[in-house]
Amino acid sequence: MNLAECKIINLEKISDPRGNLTFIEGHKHVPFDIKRVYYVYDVPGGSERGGHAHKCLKQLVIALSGSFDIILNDGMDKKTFHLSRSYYGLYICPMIWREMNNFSSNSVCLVLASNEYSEEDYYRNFESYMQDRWSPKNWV
Ligand code: T46
Repeated sequence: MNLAECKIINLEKISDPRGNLTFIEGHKHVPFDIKRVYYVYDVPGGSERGGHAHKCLKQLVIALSGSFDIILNDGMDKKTFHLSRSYYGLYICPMIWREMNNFSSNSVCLVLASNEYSEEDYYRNFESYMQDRWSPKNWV
């Protein structure tokens, strides 16, 4: 549950004269069963999204079109990923605070998630996140 676990996953790209195809299978290309897919689009220039962490949710984030930045923070380290290719996914493990900004026009952010939507799974307050993140019961 720390930043070192979050990494870019290089997805396969099958190219032929008709174009490119990339596919993702749960537990093969991502380290979880895919239970939900959602996408963020039509993001106005200058908008920021994220600003939360998940207690249990695992995710793979892909810039299906355009580009944006994701800043990951586990309270100790911070890392910025610039996503701009639809064959790269950023794996985010649980208990990582994330911010998203720098969306290009027409960007589409696709997210594969390990669970259904639950507001209970969110920390939307950084101080509460930090308190639980670094409490001895979560030292791993
Ligand atoms: C994340 C980043 C990358 C739903 O009703 N169902 C859903 O599956 C989702 C994802 C959201 N919602 C509702 C909850 C809020 O009322 O849609 C609203 C916007 O959600 P949120 O503010 O969480 O959106 P983002 O873009 O800040 O964050 C989302 C995901 O929530 C989050 O898991 O990591 O994308």
